[in-house]
Amino acid sequence: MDSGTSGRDIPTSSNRGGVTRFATIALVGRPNAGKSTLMNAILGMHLSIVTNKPQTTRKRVLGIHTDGDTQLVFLDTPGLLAPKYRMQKHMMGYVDESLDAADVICVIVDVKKAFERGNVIDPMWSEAITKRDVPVILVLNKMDVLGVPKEAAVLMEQARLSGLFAKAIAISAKDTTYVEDLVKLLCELAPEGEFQYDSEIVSDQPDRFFVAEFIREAIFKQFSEEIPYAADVTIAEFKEREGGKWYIAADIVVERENQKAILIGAKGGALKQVGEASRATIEQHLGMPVFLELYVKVRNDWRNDRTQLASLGY
Ligand SMILES: Nc1nc2c(ncn2[C@@H]2O[C@H](COP(=O)(O)OP(=O)(O)O)[C@@H](O)[C@H]2O)c(=O)[nH]1
Ligand SMILES: [Mg+2]
Repeated sequence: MDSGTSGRDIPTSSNRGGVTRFATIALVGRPNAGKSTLMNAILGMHLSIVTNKPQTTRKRVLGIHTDGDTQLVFLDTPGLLAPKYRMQKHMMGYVDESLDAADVICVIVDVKKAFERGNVIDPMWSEAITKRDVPVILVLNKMDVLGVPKEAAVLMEQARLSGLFAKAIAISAKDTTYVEDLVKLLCELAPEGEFQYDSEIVSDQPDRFFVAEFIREAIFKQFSEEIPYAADVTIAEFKEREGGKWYIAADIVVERENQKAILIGAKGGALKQVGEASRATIEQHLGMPVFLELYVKVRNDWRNDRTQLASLGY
């Protein structure tokens, strides 16, 4: 599919001598489509948190992929939904900002769900992408769960006929199948431009942001239904210590006393488990041993409270 929407020339290898290329790529789509898994697969590391529950990603997560003369900055975003809480309005605000910043938009679609729906075009994102005058790539994800790969061809054809996409590609973010081809395509679409980040770094977001995210991830994995959505994490103290374990104290904020009781568990067992699981990921990310202290605090209805949300960084 080459019905390019941008009018931008796609460079060939022959005109690349000496120049650098830079592009911001927004990863958008429904909750659970695999946006965060894809970003991690591209970066080759666990940067953006992933769980089997929808709405895990709440803020924009920035990941930098530098390859030779091309730098791609990926913006992983919360899944598109109709907001019910004030928090979700903020989440959709991050999606909008990311789309505004994008040189290329990747729409991530769960291929099986699209096939079952019988339509690859989703009103949740179609309007948002047509408003923006940049190339849009359709990424059919989770090809590994599609029993009959031929089924994807139907969706590819729909995508082509819609005229919405510069290109469509079928991948598995989990197996990393065809992820390299997607990256190659994005490098080709990147306009000429200076790198905006040091080629050694993978994100511009501070360690404490990722530490809070990894604690949230552990909570999402450990608890079912209610708790993960009622909880958020803020870092109270972050001390780097010369020649010793780094000291990190984090507050887990929940909405009600009964949620606090569940999170702490009998004899503090549940909270201890959250600590152990998240410490492993944190230590891996920081490359340092850490001493992690977790406190659970109740802030009534924080998901709807403007001041509370601001203090949690929304
Ligand atoms: N089978 C399969 N599962 C995937 C794939 N990509 C993501 N997932 C799973 O889908 C769920 C949601 O993934 P996540 O990256 O958090 O989705 P996001 O909400 O779009 O960021 C997780 O359980 C992932 O392991 C894939 O290519 N194949
Ligand atoms: Mg996500």
